[in-house]
Amino acid sequence: MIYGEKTLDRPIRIGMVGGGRGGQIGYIHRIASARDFNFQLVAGAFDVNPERGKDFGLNLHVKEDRLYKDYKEMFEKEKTREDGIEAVIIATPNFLHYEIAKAALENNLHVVCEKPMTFTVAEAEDLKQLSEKHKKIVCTTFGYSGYQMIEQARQMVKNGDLGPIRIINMVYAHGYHNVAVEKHNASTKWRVDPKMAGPSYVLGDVGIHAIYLSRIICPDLKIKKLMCSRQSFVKSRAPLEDNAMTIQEYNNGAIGYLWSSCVNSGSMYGLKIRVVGEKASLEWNEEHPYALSYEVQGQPKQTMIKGADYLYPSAKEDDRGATDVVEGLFESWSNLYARFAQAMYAIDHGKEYNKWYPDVNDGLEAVRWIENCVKSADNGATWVDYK
Ligand code: INS
Repeated sequence: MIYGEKTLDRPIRIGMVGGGRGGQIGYIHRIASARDFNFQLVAGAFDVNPERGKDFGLNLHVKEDRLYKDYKEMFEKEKTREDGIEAVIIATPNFLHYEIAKAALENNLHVVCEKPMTFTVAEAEDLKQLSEKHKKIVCTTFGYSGYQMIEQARQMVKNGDLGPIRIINMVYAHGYHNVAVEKHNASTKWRVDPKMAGPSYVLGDVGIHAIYLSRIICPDLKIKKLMCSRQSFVKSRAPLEDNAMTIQEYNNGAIGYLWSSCVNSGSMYGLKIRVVGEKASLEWNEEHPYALSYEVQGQPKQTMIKGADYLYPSAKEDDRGATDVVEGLFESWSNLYARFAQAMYAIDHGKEYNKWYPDVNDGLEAVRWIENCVKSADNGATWVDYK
């Protein structure tokens, strides 16, 4: 149970790049990081337009002399201060993730980076090496993974409650971009431009959230080969896809299916995962994130809810209220940010941190998955050995 008391001596000083006015994701980063006194936002380069970025930063109560024109100036000036930033949040379009994360690590800063972490596996491997060299961590915001019922699902699979896993059925298919909304929506415009988004759109924008959940829930399953077919239903988005179907085979003989889409007309919430074992199945749906369905063959369906006594102990650690208090995405992100803070603190103080969180390896593996999907799709949707 979390009561909101501090867990560190003091909040970690953090700066933010991107995430300014009009951005989709900056607000949840700021709110989740500030929870439970884990981080204090003290500096920023919030916008490609420095004037607008400064104005925005002042409205967040960031001091004027710590509002910078870009990340380069921020890293340069902050390192000369005794109270300089110790970590940075990267909430920019994808094409800037790698160069900013690299510069941050080279300036001995911890990193919280939006997904996908980089365009290529080679860049992601480079960040991993830099992170090891500088002893600074890279966290990736797979923000749906901090829900308590995801941890419950992980424990149930680990404890054999489902029996051997056979099938993982995943969907992240929303309908908000069923037509060319990018014509008037800046935060969609860059997502469909390969120069800014990278080699994929929906695979990297939404599909990898489901892939990460499957990694957390079924950590022993490793992809052996996959096949992906991708489409651009809004023609102007080609070569980037607005819809994709992936089938993947795992080392233990299990099979996974993922539908990634932004053209699933009428769908308001897109993310679901169903894990099917020999005895029973689990299903989690973003629309009711505090609940987890447990269906044992031959028995009535059960719905487990967060905070309940019957959950595994680790699934109750992040509860923030009474059992009947609904928690949502901001709590999920806060739980992750709390782990990021503790992991940063641990490494800076030569201690071990054992709880899982989306780290540089997870960022790297997500980029590897995208790369394999794109390779398969561009090869005419053929099976590729997973590399
Ligand atoms: C989606 C959703 C995801 C985010 C994607 C966005 O609409 O909000 O959480 O990662 O970038 O396109």
